[in-house]
Amino acid sequence: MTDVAGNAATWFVDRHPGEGRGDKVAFREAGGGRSLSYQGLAEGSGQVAAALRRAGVRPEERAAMLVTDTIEFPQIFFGALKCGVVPVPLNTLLAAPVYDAILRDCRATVLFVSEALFDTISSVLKGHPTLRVIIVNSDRAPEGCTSFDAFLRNAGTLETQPASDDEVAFWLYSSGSTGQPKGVPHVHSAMKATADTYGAHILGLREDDVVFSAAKLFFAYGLGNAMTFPLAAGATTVLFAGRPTPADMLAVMTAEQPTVFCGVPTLYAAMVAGMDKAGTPATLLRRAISAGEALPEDVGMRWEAHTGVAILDGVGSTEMLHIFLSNRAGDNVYGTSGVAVPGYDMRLVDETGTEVGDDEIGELLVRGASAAAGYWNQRKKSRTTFEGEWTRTGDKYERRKDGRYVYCGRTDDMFKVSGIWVSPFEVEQALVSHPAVLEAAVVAAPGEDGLDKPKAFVVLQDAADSGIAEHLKEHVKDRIGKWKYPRWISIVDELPKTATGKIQRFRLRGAGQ
Ligand code: 3SK
Repeated sequence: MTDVAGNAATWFVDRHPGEGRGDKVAFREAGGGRSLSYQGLAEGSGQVAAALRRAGVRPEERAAMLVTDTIEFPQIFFGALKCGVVPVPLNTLLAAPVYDAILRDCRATVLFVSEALFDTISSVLKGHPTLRVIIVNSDRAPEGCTSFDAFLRNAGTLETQPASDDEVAFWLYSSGSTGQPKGVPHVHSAMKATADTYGAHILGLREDDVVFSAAKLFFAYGLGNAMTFPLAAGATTVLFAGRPTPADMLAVMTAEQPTVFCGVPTLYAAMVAGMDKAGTPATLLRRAISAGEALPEDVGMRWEAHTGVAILDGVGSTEMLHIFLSNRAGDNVYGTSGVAVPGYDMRLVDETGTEVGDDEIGELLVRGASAAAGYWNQRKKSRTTFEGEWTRTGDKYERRKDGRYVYCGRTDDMFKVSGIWVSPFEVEQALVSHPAVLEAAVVAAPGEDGLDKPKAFVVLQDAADSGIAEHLKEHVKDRIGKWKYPRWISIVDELPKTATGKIQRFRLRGAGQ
């Protein structure tokens, strides 16, 4: 049925003032920046909707959002939803040619862009084939663009328009670990589905929570953590527009006192290293979550020793919109991804599609109400990823007898040594458990016999001593067995990663020793 209740803006935004939350702060910018009340969000998004309508933007047209984590983000996102325009949040760390490809792929007619990001994208805007309206969040808009304030001025407000649960509400671009980003359309009901599953059962947000997500709003993980879940609970979100450096994250934790923190493994590892040196800040933290990559056991334990709060590691995807497999409070086992989030089902299958048993490795498939239906304009890739109700994750997992899932690697990252599967993640965990190691990535490389062996790229906590590589090899042998140890170890300054923090192992394959 198509009605106002089907529009996600009704539940996430419009209901709050009537429930007595009008004056409550929904979003506040870290460092004494601006704040936006629930009433302000309802009004601001209504104004954005009216201004889009006035500008002649029609329902189902795409509005690209190259917007940092500021109070404009939720107003634009829900403003678009309110008038049936489809917001497409973009990763803020890409380069101009990728923005060009995405804007052409989604055929955006509108672009909202933060002032700080305008220069990165400006070269692709001139003569763009579909863009008609460019709104820059700055006092003085560049030529051919409108400032955000001028765009909204005297626009009035637009009531939230009816929508069907099954209607596309917004798109995200999946960065994947390789290749060009793919457009992933999501329906209105998908946001509520993630709030009712992971948000309610694992995160368990309360109205008095203050949430801080280092993962940005353009990323499915950040969009749930810092926007839809707190709005579903009537809580408050702290927004941080800059790059999430470990030092800044610890400073925000001290200054803003969030009760819930959402990070990714590499950031947790660096924050733990920071706390080892500078001490643990006093916080009101009651929950910490991680996703994006499997969390090394050692990082979780060291974080918990510092803060007294467990990190609940989970796995999600842009295609499923948020986390579907997770540890939970009071039942957290580091080194595993936990069990299915209520509302989701899992299958592990081999190359022939046959289900594998406990303690065997297979590809993880997931089923749940938040799944996308396909990729935009990518029929072949859609058909191999979305199989009816099931979505292929591209991740290899092993289900233990106790029902917990253990991550083994991306399907294309796994390799065999002497005929036995090696999980790069297991070797990486063993390396990271050494106090000298900050991060590690492991890939297959051919030995003199032409057969694959593990090869490691390691970032150290501090300057290396000369015998460190041999020492680390022995450490891995002791932890996980003799045939899995890396035959070569390269000490590097950093690992190649996607903008969302996933290690790009494919870029290390074939890299020099
Ligand atoms: O990578 C993940 O684990 C993830 C989690 C939540 C939402 C989106 C993603 C990609």
